[in-house]
Amino acid sequence: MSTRIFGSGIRRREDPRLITGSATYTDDLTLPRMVHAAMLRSPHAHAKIKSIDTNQAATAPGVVAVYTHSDTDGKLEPAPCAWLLPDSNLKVAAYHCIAKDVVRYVGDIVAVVVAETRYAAEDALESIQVEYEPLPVVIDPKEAAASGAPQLHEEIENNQAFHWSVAGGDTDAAFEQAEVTVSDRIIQQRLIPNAMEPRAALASYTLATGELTLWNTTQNPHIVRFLSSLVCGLGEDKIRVIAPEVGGGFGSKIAVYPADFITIFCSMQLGRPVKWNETRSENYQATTHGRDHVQQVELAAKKDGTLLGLRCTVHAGMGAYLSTAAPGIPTILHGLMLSGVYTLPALKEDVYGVYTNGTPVEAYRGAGRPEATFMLERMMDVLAAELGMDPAEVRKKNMIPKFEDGHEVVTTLNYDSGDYPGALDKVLEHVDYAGLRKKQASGPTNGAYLGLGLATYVEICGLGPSQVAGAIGFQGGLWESAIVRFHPSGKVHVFIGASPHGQGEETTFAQIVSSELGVDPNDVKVFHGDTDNTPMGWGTYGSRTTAVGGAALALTARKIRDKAKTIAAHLLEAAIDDMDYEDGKFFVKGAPDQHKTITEIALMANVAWNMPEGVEAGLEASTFYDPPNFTFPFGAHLAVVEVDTETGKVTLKRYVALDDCGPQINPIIVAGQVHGGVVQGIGQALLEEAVYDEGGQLVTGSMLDYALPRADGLPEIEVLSTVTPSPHHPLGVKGVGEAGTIASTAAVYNAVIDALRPLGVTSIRMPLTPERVWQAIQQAKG
Ligand code: MCN
Repeated sequence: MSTRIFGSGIRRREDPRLITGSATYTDDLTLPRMVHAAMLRSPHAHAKIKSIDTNQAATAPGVVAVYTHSDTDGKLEPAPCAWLLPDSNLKVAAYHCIAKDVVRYVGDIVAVVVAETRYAAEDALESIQVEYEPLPVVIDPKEAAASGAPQLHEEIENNQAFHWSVAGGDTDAAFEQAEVTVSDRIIQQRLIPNAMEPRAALASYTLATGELTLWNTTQNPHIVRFLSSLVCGLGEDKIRVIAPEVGGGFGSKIAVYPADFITIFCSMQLGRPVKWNETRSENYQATTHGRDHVQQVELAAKKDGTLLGLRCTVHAGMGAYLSTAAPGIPTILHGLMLSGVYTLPALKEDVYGVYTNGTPVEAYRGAGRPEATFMLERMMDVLAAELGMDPAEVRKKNMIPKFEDGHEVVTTLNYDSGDYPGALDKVLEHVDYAGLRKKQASGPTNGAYLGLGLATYVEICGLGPSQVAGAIGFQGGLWESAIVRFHPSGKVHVFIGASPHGQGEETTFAQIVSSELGVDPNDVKVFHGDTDNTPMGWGTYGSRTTAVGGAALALTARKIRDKAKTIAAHLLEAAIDDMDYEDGKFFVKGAPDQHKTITEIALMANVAWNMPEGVEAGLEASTFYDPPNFTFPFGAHLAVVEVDTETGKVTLKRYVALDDCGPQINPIIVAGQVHGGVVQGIGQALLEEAVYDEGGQLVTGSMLDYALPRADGLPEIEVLSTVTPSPHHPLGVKGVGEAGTIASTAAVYNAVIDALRPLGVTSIRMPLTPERVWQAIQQAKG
């Protein structure tokens, strides 16, 4: 087998089962004696619970049990927040799995009904009588932080969950010396992640053994096991968590949710398997949302466009409670990336995490980096406009020059490698940027204005060294592990702790093993998502599975290669130092005919009839890989739009995405990831917004009201790449799972404003719906 399998666009082995409907999701599973849970959720965004009467529901046909907070009290700990941001005065409000006394968002769980059928459970919800006393509501994070705002948690003043800041260089001096300053107020609207599969859990507790199996739609089954043991009071050794097929997550399946713990609780009480599967409406109400920033940002520069400093304040809406990883998203993953691809001498950011009466906010694809990139890339365009410079020129002027092995930026991060000017140049050349500008200068055609939007970016992924995790308050490690096991016939099983859920590592990890060991990728099977048959892993998020788990796998394969070489030398009666290796064959140097294949060695290692002295039987190895640094993918995106000034409609004419994730294991998978990411970023720019009314009701509570991007509104995405290996990764690879999302919102937004600048439009609140664009044009006209 040729080593060229690394880098070849073989088809995803995951796809046949997905596209033929033969994959098994949590909701497909049925167990003997299984019952169904349905959650009663608060219809109020903020209210006192005065009384709950469950009597009628408890005697309804088919109902097995009804539980409220009084039943779970003392038996279920509150849902934990696992990113305890240091030096931020973090205040974690108790997130009771079933609300105690007060509900704080529409969707907060008030009771659970367990019944023989799902219909019976859902029907019985209606007969639970809850008397509420509505309380004042606040949704906007900036308003929630103001004095006099409704208070969510008695003990938490001004709804402030935390105040985190980052500073580097002398920002005050930068603004004093500035020849030009520009500023903007940016709303990063709340978004709703839309995984194809809503959330689900099936808990099966055996009273006789005290053992629990939980099937759960999650991005990180090992974390679910860990947290379930803490919340439900079960030994980790007694819990098996299985993530069967998971229909996407985009960050929303990182958190471990109250409903998961409640499902476990019900099964423990009843000694029967209990299944819970949310509806799409519940998904919109209660599965975590993303973004929700109010950003005030200022940029200081010289007249020639040289950047001097950036200053900003962000109010980040956290929703009613802090979700599992929430505090790290608008801080570590956002503020530390604020200098982007530029040489920025000074920076200061204050982030206020604020409790509001909305659904808890968590990671959503990009998690903090799109919000940072937007801020910076928007300001680069505003600065260019102020100075009468071209947006490409002002970017190039400030870009960090190409580097191959480390570059420290003002936030103290050490970027691993990058060629930002190279990426931008390639995009500009690809689209004939000068030609497009010329066309734009010739004026609108039939009321349609042409706009070009650039966004360059670098992002932090491959999270990350565990020591850093500890320092930044992440309550877990960030290493990954892999086991590679050869069977006697030369077939290979790979067991990994990370848990991909659509990204395609069953294919790319087989490609890694194939390339390292010369076996056919079809002979390599990748196991993940079951805590009983995979080693510990910290999960799939932060585009880390390949950067960290892939590294663990490559190093494991190399251990196997070393052992196999020893065995080959023994069998060929040669010295180890005289052995060479190529494409799965070990041979005596200069005599390629005298060789043993990896398959032959796998057989010998397994039967162990003739092993070298002191070498154990078996051909298997494992590695725990803790990376020395993050990886920093980067790129340059360009959107070309046409804005119809009569209707306000934005048409994306072209979208070019250049993303550098180092050497690509599988270019087709990388392109697929970029496509998905770009489309989600476009969705934020043009269509998507979670809208609450004044009472905290989610107005965009269904797919009829929440506008998602669709294929018919998108141009063909032109995917380009450059290859800048990470110096610290065994394969040089960086992550790509979020790359497409990081720059795309800013690129599209910048393009629309660029189109409308001749009309005097300088800012429009996202999403840029035809109505908002039209209104902005009318306002500019005066
Ligand atoms: N890859 C590659 N060459 C590289 C880098 C990556 O071939 N140089 C491949 C990988 O091996 C993998 C894919 O690209 O098949 C993405 O890998 P990676 O960048 O390691 O990202 P993760 O697997 O850690 O995925 C997480 C990332 C995140 S954070 C979100 S959110 C997201 C995303 O992936 N959610 C997704 N992509 C998604 N794709 C699908 N289908 N569904 C989701 O929920």
